[in-house]
Amino acid sequence: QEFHLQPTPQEYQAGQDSVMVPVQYSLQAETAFRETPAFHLLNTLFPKGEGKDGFPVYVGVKGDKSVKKYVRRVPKQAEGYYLGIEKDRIVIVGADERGAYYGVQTLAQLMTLGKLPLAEVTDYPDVPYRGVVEGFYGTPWSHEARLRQLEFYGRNKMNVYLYGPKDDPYHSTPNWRKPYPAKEASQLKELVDKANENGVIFYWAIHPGQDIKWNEEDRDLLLKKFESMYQLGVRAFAVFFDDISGEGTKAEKQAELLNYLDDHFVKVKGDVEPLVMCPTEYNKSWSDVKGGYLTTLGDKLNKGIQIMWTGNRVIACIDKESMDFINPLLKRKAYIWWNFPVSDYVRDHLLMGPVYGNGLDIKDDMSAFVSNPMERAEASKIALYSVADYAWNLEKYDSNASWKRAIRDLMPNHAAYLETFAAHNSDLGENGHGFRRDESVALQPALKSLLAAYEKNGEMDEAAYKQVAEECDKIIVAADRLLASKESRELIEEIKPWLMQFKLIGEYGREVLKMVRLQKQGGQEFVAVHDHAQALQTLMYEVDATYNQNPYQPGVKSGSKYLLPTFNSLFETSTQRYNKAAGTTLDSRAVYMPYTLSSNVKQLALLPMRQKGKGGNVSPSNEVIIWQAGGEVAVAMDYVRTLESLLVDLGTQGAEKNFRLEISADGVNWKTVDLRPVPGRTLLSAEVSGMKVLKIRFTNVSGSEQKVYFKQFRFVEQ
Ligand code: LOG
Repeated sequence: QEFHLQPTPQEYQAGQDSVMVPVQYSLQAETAFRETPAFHLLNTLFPKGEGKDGFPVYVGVKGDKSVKKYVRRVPKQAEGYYLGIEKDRIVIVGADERGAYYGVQTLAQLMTLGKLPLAEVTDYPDVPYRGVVEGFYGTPWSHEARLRQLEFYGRNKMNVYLYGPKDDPYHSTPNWRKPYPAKEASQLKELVDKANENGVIFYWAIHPGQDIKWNEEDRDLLLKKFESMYQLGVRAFAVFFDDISGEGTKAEKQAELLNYLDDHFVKVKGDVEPLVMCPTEYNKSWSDVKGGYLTTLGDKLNKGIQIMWTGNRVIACIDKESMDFINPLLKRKAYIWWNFPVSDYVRDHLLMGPVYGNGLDIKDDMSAFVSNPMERAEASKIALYSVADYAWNLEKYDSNASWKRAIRDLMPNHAAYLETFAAHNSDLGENGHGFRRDESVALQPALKSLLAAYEKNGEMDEAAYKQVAEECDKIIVAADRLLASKESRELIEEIKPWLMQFKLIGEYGREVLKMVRLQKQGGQEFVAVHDHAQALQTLMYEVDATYNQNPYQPGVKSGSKYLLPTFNSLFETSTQRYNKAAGTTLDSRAVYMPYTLSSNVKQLALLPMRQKGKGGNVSPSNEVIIWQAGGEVAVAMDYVRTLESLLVDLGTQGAEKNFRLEISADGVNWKTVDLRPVPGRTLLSAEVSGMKVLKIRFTNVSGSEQKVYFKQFRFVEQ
């Protein structure tokens, strides 16, 4: 494989000549250099360490005497560096301290080659801040996973990590006011140290908006919390106002608070990074420009305060047009919060496909590009690697090549297997945001033509058949090899249920292909193969019903965009054809969904329905739903059923008084049902036991727009 520096440098020139990889170095630098992360990294690169007969390494930053001769070669951009490898020396000069660190990181990559090529690298990042915002709902990353992440960011030249997991109680309402307990505090301190060693700025974020009071008491409590984080070593702070409702959403008040923090904390301390804030209207689809929220922030917030933005929608790729919309409103370059590969609204899927869709022409339009990842930290690294690559050098970004390199970086000895897995585990499935990714790209044409030919008139596309059959074999081998591998155990542990599911899909595909063949030949063996395929369906159902049982989108989906649907269709068609010819009544159903959702509320319309055991639910939403007057959500059953219970959660006590729940046994006549609060909770329960139902509907009858959460809508049948 061809060697490629990561992230893709601005300029890299290597000649034919090379020198032996030195095992010892002699340091030519100012004394102060020994205090920097760059030095510590450099020191790990040479097995025999420092020694005066070692290979000379001239290293420093612009202005240092030791590297004076080379300053003209250093790019002027912040965090830029020049790296030169000559016959008798290595030269690394940073535009600043982090630039020098990145120069050493590049040297580290070159030193993994058998020989050190004589080369020159002139390099700098396109986007000033690049990195990750741990900002998802769900189980926060473990301490160990975070330590591994920070090291990964350093290697990939990402310079920010924003700590803001929604489910850390000390980050959000109501406990944001309290200091961390001793254990969590000492872990955070350790993270700060690790970040510093890796050239990463550790931003600690607070999410106070749902219950903040705009008074001195809460303001001082917030300042006190910041001070306690400062004591742990934190030197960078963010305030998030996303996904809140009520008083906390006021732009004037938010700006006042941020400016106060800027004036009385950041500026006073002197060693604290610029504040970052996430607005309540953080994407275009939610922003009401005339309402003045964004304009107020743009006008009022101190110039140095950064404002986050997720693009045209909550989940969206970023392009020139989206930047041209937001920047004039904010009166500064937006700080991009990219909601990928976050999967907190599709928790049964893994998002391990290529990173694509962001404009390659927007490097001058944003102040930062940070990615919100999956709850699965290791599995997120495929996407994060490419985010680092993209944000460093937009114009040279090649999505597919970067994806392949990411996979090789993660599991060098199992790259081909991991690639097979990732290729079929990329899409999100149906979801409320309507954000989808391509999947099974290389196999798509074969899957499509195989199915089309067979469904049309029972014909066989032999070439496609062969390709799909080979892929099934590859899938089974990949799953086994990964499950059994000793490499990257943390990753394998995270994705284990999906690997199990993936293997079953490969086996199911194999059997379904046999069914097609046997059906055409009219062989009686069809029945045995059909029954085996059905058994595999049951096993897949069981994996889905056993692992990853979170209350939001429980289960384990793999190959859900093309692979499994194609196999299911082949299963159904071949069984129907066989039944017809042989006069049998084999079960031809591969999937069964008894409930259908419909809604004229924009944010609810795309939410998928789930069926589990004897009942179902609407997949919940994380954010605030803007529910217009008269707007309704309805669930239809495939035939009249009998209810046992029904639960609704709108996230706020008393919100139900603006809504009406109705049930119909025939789809024509409706009966209103009361919702009773479960004491002390926002959960509401309806008395429906024994009621016949064909349709359920839930309507905003208040006559005005309502802002509510949609945390639960679940029913159980008798
Ligand atoms: C949240 C975020 C969540 C993401 C994806 C922002 C600014 N806030 O809808 O915590 O992980 O979307 O579900 C969000 O994106 N709310």
